[in-house]
Amino acid sequence: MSTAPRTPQQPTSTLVLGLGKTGYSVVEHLAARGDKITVADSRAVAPCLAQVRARHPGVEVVTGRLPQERFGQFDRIVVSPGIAVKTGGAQRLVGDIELFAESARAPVIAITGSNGKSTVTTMVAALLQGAGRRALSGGNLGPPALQLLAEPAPDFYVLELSSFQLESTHSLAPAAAAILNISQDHLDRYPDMRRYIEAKARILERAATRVLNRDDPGLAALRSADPAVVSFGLGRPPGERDYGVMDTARGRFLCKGRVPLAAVERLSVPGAHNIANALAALALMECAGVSATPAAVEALLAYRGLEHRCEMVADIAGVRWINDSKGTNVGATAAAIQGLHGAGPDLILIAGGLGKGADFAPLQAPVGRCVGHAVLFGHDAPRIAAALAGHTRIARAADLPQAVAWAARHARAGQVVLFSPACASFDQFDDYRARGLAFKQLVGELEQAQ
Ligand code: UMA
Ligand code: ADP
Repeated sequence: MSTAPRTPQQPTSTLVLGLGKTGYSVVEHLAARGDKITVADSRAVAPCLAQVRARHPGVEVVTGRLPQERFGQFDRIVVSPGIAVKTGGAQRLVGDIELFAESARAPVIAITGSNGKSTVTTMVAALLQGAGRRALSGGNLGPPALQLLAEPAPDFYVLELSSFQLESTHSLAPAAAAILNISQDHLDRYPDMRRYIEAKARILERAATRVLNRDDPGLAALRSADPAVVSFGLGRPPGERDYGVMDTARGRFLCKGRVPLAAVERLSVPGAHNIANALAALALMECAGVSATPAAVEALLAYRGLEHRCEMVADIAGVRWINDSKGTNVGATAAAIQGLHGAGPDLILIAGGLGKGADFAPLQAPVGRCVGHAVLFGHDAPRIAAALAGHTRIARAADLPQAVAWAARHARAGQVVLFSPACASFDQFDDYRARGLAFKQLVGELEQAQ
């Protein structure tokens, strides 16, 4: 590492590790500052390779293995979230969110958790827009955070942050930050849950205000360590600054303390998990200093949800088909099953893929209560089948088309077919989007065949 003091004429030399969406956004950001850039990706054809070669011919690109001795040659290393490196403490090793924090010119609202991050991020953006503020949202949700800096500064940035991104972030100081919930995920990358929670808890370290889910036992220790936390949960708010749900003579209301903000039945998105998401979004916006005006609340109530999250695809002869391809872990699928249970008896659940080392046992209770049949496919189908044996009837399929065909043969009018895999998609698809689109295409074909 060079130690000589920098003059304005001397550009920083930076190694960018990974040339996916993040790596490319880092190259664009640093190139605009005149940095000397080398980018390395272990893949033979990295996703943004052609773009870098075409638009940044001065950037050195290394594909395959970067020789060990080269790592010491750079002032700084910017690591992409998909690459597992030990980042703790090494200030020279940072991620894209650290670069973002150095350059952002508006307050940040930051959101992490195992599930609901994208939903809450976009709910907060909708609330802020309803309140007449300009908000730009991105991060793990996409677009990458650094891409947001190319636009005129907004009133707020709203960032979804993954545990991978938080690991390599040191100085982000959000105006408000939340951990929505904790359930098993990414245990192919973390040695245990403690390490996974520690990575997520980094979001709180420099946050001016902190929002936590009081219903989540995985967050209890963080809550009790911090008396200033604002909490949200599905019961009555315990204090005047907390958010929750109250039964009133006029029905159930989302509340801050004892102040009603909106009728639960007016939310456009289904399920108890989305009530929690709406409460978290309200708490974050108010903690960042913006009041939940009637216009802001109307914008939240009009929020219709994102593609691939409990998304209604079709009603075919009384059978409703729901795409929850973003249900990529056990906690998400448990929430989706419970959220949709009221929609019809004996759900047919289609699940499977890469389980990322998770334990599927937490699915037993919701599946036992709500699911008539589970149709399982993909790499970890045998592990899910073993966990669910005795809790529901199980059918096996080789792939998603077979699973959909099975469900089409067996579903009866009034039933719901829920595609919520509880797994990552990479054994059979490029990502959860491709998987969700494949599901929707298959359902579309069923509809046409009617
Ligand atoms: N990879 C290699 N060699 C390399 C670099 C990457 O094999 O040299 C592999 C990684 O192991 C990974 C894949 O390539 O499997 C993508 O890694 P990346 O860091 O290049 O990913 P990006 O394209 O930059 O996308 C990342 C996030 N991906 C990950 O964290 C794995 C995207 O989140 C995010 O939208 C994007 O930055 C913009 O911020 C996706 C994701 O799956 C949706 N996130 C995880 C989740 O939500 O559970 C955390
Ligand atoms: P993330 O960005 O954290 O992956 P999303 O908002 O994209 O979260 O939602 C992904 C899936 O997680 C949804 O399809 C739904 O099944 C589930 N989900 C959403 N919100 C919650 C929540 N608050 N608690 C548990 N599961 C949730």
